[in-house]
Amino acid sequence: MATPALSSTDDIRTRAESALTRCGAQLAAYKGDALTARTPITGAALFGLRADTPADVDRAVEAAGTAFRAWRTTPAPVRGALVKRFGELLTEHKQDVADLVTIEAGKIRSEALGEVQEMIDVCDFAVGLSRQLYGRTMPSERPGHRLMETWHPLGVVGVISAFNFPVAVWAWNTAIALVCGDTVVWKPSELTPLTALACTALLDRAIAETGAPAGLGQVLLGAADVGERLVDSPLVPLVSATGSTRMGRAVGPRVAARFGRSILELGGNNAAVVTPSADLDLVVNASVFAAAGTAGQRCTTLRRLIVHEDVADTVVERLTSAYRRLPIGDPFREDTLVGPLINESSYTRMRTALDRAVEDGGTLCAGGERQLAEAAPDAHYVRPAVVRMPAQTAVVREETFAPVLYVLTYRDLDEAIRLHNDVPQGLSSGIFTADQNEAERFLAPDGADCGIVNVNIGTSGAEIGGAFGGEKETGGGRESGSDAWRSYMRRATNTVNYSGQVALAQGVNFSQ
Ligand code: UN1
Repeated sequence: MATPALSSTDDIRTRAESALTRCGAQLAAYKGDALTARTPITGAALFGLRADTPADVDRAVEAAGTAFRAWRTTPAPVRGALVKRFGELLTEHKQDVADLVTIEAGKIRSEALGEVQEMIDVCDFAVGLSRQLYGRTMPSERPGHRLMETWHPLGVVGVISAFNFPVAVWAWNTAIALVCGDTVVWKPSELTPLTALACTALLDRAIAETGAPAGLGQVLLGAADVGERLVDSPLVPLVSATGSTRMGRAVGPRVAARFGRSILELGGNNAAVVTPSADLDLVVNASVFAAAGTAGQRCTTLRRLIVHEDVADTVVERLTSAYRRLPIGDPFREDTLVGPLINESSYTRMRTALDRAVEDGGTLCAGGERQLAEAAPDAHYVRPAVVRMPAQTAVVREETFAPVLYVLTYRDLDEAIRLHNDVPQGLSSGIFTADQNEAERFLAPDGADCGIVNVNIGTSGAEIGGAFGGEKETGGGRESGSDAWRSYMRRATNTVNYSGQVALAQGVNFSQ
């Protein structure tokens, strides 16, 4: 018998149940009819779940606030021990969590495992960080005085995450927030509740085993009303939100209106420049992963390729033939490289974007067709598309969260950089070149205007060690590595006078 094209919904449901059970999640306690956990693999419903209410948000924030008051005075390296244990549990349950990521987000195996690895990596990073929350000491201008800064825990951090990285982005925030002495209330995407329940169960286990205060990590299932209550809570000094620019526009001003802080990681419209000296094998391989991988549903997905006119025909031809060969289908199958889109509206948005691009004079060189529609009428598989555009028209300047790669051409590098930067978003970028001057020009202050700027690498798949985030409509926040931790703490500047004299700064004399 031939291998079936897709896993059956029953098999997927059973697999989800066993992964949840192994992670220690009590699915029964969450059953209800307010939300539906689905799988994009078949498009079918898996379980009905209850939703939290605004009153539940208040209770969760209060419990996280109580836990915070105990946690903030726990020594940071002891806090690190909790995150260390959590990382171990993620390692032990890597397959289980990856199964749920595949089931709910439709990621292929390698990428689902990669997502869990990203969580484990950030736990490692945070454990090291727990001994390195350094403040500076500055020379005081006054004799017998010491001037220094201390970093203190901030409070309850609200985390709002998106379906496409259902757990890694939460883990970046949570691992760092916990070692910083904060507590976390998480509102995952309503499209990926099961993955959230599994990870929360693992964190709860780490909390219980290390004797950390219960209530450090809370999860809330629900739709926009739940997120809004969290965003508006005066007891949440920091909201870290990942999602669309539209969502960020709603969240940012509301948090700012109450003088809260926000870390916004919003839309990307990431581009790579391909110069005439570029290694074209590298360009094609890197671009196919960056543009078609994760079915084009990463905020770092490559959406525009700005190619020098001398190599444009070759690049398009090679990309087109690679795209035609891409194995699309059940993300559980080892040979699949492109899984499903998350849902029908995602597919509709892709089709609309392609129609608009063609109206603007674009040529659809490959892809765009729906796949497996007979085997899975409720799922939305699609062949990733390459569209050659005569100009950077309105549709190209928008983020369409689907696998559409627009190819534009340029004559000189200034023009390429201009095109590159002429979009509202500013997350990730790349240049493919063997010419060091061109690479440096791209990295320079008047080069790419993004938060992530790569050389000879596509736009997606950043490591956790660097700060992650971008400029303009991407929101300006930074998460994950480097010194992103500072956003999760409050800085106190301390001046200590051990001279026994009053000495005023700036030479002010106030003696009687
Ligand atoms: C996202 O799509 O929201 O750089 C995050 C990457 C991943 C994270 C993406 N490490 O593609």
